[in-house]
Amino acid sequence: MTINKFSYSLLLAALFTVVAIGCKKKENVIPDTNTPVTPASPTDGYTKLGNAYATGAGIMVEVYGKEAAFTGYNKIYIALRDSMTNDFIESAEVKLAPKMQMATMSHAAPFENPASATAVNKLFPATVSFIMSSSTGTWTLGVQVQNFANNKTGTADVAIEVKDPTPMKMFSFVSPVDSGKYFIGFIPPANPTTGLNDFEFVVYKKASMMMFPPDSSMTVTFEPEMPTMNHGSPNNVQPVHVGMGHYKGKVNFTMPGLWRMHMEFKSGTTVVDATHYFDFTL
Ligand SMILES: [Cu+2]
Repeated sequence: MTINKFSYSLLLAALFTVVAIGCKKKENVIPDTNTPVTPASPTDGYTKLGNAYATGAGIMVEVYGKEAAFTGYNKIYIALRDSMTNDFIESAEVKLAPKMQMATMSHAAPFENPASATAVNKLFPATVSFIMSSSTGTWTLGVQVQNFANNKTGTADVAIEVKDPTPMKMFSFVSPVDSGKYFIGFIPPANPTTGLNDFEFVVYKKASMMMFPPDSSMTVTFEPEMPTMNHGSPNNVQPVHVGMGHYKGKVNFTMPGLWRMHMEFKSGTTVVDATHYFDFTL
């Protein structure tokens, strides 16, 4: 009995070793001790937009994007580092306050704070919709941080250079119905493909110089066109408001090339703007 048990466990051990070696095969390449191993950083592949100390919280705030900052809806990624150890802080409350200083006045911009106080892969995703470029003033992104580790709060003022993109990704108009100024920001499909794609954009309304809340009051329709070929596409799905000023529909890119999405905005039954479009090249 004991011998049986012993050989059984031997067999198990042997089996386990075989499985373990099998699973580890990929990592079992001959180690090259001459090449220093650089650990992958969570900010690899991102563009740094700026950084500043959150004085009082003991935190260096770094702001990243997938590309340089532009006029429009920017997805940003905020890294918080302990200013003593340089370690990433992954649990903190982060609140944004974008501000543009112009010659005679200052104003804010629409933004979306991180959805959670817990970092995603060490970064806090958020968005800022810069409503104009830095050509007429200076943008600062205020990042208020409450560090849960020591319960200290501080604000970093991160200077950010904003450029007008080509093609443009944001337009604005004044509605004749309520005299309100509306900003429309394009959110291009993340993985564009021939055929049906998400067609997404945000709508913000200027409530004051410092307040740009999301708006869901409009009925929006669009029509895609290939301007160089004079045709559109069938089976598009008109956008509907899905929350926080985001509208989502489907656009059918039937072939590669330049597509132009002509937009129409209605307040009630009144067309308030039908002069703008977003371009996207597949
Ligand atoms: Cu401005």
